[in-house]
Amino acid sequence: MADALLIFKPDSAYRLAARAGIWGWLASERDWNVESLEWFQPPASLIESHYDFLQGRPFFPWLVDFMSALPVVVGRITASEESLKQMRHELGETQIAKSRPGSLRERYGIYGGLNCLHLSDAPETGAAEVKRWSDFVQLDQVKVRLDDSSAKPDHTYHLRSLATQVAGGIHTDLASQMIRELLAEECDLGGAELEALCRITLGALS
Ligand code: DAT
Ligand code: MG
Repeated sequence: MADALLIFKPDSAYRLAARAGIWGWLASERDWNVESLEWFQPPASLIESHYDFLQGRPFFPWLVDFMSALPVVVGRITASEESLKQMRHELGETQIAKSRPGSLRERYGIYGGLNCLHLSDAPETGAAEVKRWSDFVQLDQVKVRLDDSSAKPDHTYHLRSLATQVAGGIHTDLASQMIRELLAEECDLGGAELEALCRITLGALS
């Protein structure tokens, strides 16, 4: 059995309908097991090493901010190599515009690298990621219970349409404001936390 690291990134940790949909898939434990789950806010240095192979890419500063701005849900799963491959297939491609229809990222991801979920891509990377994160998180106990349904609305496709406008420089202010309003409706956040979620969402579009 392989270990893999799993992270509900901020766009799925707080958008409650998206989180419920993804959790419904994960909790089915079809041919994998969820071994641990907990809330944890990663320091920027951990994200920089987790994504060290992307250092120097133009989106790297955004990526570090995105992943360290708020507490996220981090966990460990175990699966056979074959099942992990299948899970990655069901997750879908990295960039939302290229994600396979019906995949989790196509269904819940907003735009670009705002793609909901991290899952180690192979047993070797899984082992390395679990080892690295174990210095910060225990990864041996399910400490959070997530809901598999939510009364909050799911604005994914509306958000994607608005994000495409902002990224294209079309109605930027109006579309950005509407993104803020829709995110607020989807989440249970207020104040500085909501502001952080809006910042990292809009940050993916510039
Ligand atoms: P994955 O998350 O599918 O394993 P990855 O490991 O290549 O993808 O990249 C890690 C994260 O970095 C990815 O989830 C989002 C971000 N990222 C990668 N390539 C990107 C790109 N071209 N534009 C925006 N974000 C990107
Ligand atoms: Mg990866």
